[in-house]
Amino acid sequence: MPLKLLECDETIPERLKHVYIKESGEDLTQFLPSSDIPTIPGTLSERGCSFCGAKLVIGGVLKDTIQVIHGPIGCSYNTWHTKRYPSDKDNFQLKHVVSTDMKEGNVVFGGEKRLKQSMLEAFNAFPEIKRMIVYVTCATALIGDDIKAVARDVESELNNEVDIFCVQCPGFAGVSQSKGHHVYNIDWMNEKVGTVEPEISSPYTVNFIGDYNIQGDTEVLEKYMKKLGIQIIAHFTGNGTYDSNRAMHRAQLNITNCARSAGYIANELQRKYGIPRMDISTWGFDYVKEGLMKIGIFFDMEDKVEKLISEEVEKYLPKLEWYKEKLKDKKVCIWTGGPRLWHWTKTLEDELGMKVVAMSSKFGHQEDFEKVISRGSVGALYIDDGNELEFFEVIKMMKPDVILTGPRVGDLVKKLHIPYINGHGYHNGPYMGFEGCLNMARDLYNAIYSPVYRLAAEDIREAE
Ligand code: CFM
Repeated sequence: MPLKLLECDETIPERLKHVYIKESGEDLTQFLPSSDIPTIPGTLSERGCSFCGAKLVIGGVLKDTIQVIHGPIGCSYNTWHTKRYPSDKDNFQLKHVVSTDMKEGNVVFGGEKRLKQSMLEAFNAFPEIKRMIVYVTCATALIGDDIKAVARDVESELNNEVDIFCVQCPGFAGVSQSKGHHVYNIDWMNEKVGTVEPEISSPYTVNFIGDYNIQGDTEVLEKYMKKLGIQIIAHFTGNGTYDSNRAMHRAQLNITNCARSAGYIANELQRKYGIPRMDISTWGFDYVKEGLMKIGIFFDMEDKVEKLISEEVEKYLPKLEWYKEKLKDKKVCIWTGGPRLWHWTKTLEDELGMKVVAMSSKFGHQEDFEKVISRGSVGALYIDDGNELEFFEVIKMMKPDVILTGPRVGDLVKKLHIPYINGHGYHNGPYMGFEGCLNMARDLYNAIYSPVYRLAAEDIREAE
């Protein structure tokens, strides 16, 4: 029986269903950790809110769109500062966010007037920007503010020169941020896709779905597509524009990277427009090669792809070998949202020689656990919706050399003098593509070998 009750969970035995250790010969149809269900009372969940899933992960990445958050001021700050997705539009999306700053009086008497005023002010403040996304939050959903009606009103007041998308996904919707991905995908599909016609400049066209240009990831993929002569109609949503996302219906192929946050729109585009969905992984040499080759086969351009791969591999593989030597047998944990577990586990093991000893997912669904457990090694531990005490216990059990996780848990493990790498926003990315794999290896090497964590554990006065 591969489920495991950790010692710290003695008083919440329901956590048993959420912790799994892979045993040899396990049949995933018999056991999987429970996931995508409500957090158990008594555990301090790390999960995010659904509004954040829509805003921070997907909508907020668009580079030419004003983001209006209709709610208390904290909803803006807490969905803004941690994610690093640059753009070639002077990073407009990283610099500005608009909040309606709802106060008690607005909650009592309604916030629609305030919202309308904020939206008009925002368009006025950024006259060159004609696109906007408005998000409802817990407070404004509960009082029933009709953000769609306000948006139509603002559009007509501005002579329909602007276009506004409304995201109606308050923080309490669903069991985690995953619901926010879903709502954004489906509503965008239903309301915006098909409303703009793109300029087609190549016989080969794709959408890149579910890559968010974390520290330049998208630029690496764009470089490959450019070399192959493939036009990217839309990035959903890394370095993407609002209007390119309205034109997604014209691509011949949907290349899906983050299947968790954006598989929904890929499925809808397939259903409604017949565009095939192709899932690829873009971290690690083997996956990138495989992904590019799948694209090459689809467009009947295998020769071109082979040439691209051999050029890139020649450039970066020798350097990777050096890191592989240093990273061999180092133990690593991956504690992120969900998909990065299955994107990364084999790459870290097969290509960098590391041992992935524990993985934790905040909001992965059953399919994410199927993927990661089938790719992971025997003896690795998997947690759904992990909490701090569990993390500390896992650290004691597994003694990792480095942990890929977010800044919050990262700060906790730093106190134990264990290095962490930002598995969400990266340390020094991009991490996608061949060059990205090298960056990731370098960051892991630097983290493990830097003396700073050891020194931080010492009383340096002794050395004086
Ligand atoms: Fe997809 Fe993402 Fe992830 Fe994700 Fe996220 Fe993220 Fe993540 Mo942080 S979209 S599911 S909601 S790959 S923000 S860029 S790193 S938890 S594993």
